Amino acid sequence: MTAASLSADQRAHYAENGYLLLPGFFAAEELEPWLERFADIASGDASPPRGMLVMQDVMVAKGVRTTRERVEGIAKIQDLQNDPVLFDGYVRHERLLDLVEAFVGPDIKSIHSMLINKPPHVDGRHPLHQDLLYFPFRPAEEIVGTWTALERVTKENGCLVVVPGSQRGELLRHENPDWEHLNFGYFGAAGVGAHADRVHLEMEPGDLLLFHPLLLHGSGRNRSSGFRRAISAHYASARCRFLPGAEPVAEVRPYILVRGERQEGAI
Ligand SMILES: O=C(O)CCC(=O)C(=O)O
Repeated sequence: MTAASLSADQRAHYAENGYLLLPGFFAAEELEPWLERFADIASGDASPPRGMLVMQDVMVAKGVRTTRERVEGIAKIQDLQNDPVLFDGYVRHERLLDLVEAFVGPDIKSIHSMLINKPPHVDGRHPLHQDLLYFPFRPAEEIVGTWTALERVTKENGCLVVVPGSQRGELLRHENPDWEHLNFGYFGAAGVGAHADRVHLEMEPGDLLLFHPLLLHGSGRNRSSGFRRAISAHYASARCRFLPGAEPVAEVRPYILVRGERQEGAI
């Protein structure tokens, strides 16, 4: 896929709804090394590389729920930049970058990457939110999220839920919803908890979702007995500029040029 090979319908769908689902973008064999690497880190068989955060589910961290296996207590791993299997394999994936280029242009920075585990038997819900909240630079139109199902993702195991068209609104105020067990860093857009126009995106392994950083999205509880794994990366044009007063967070989470050229005075 190249920028030119996105159809007019696909572009129109993204412009109208704020997301685009591409079934079967990755072959099953491509997902295997990412799942294996996750299993090794989650089980403790492999040490996470420098800078990687292995995040426990809040119920497990607080001892509200005990698990037999370490992996059952892991919500996600994030900041994949020093992990060649996950970063070079997924975030720098050539065909994926070709597609990202169609959204953000030729100079591309990786700005966030993670693998989400969503184990069963915990709350694990992610309230409806807009990812732009986490990105102190603009324009929003030059940022895109990618989310790839590594396993079958259904309503039962907590697929993504989106509010089509919400990307045409503003960045909303976010807050902690009044939930008993909310994972660290999960915020919800104020006042949209019971939004009626949500759509559930059920996906097969290898299906890819692209989404706008203002799109309201979240996910429900995993009510199955298995995991619901996905890998996700966000990208921005290397031409994006920090908001006035926003401090670069390179020490904490570097933005990494994955294609094209660095731009003076930009992120
Ligand atoms: O994978 C999920 O359940 C939600 C992920 C998400 O929305 C996010 O981390 O911004």
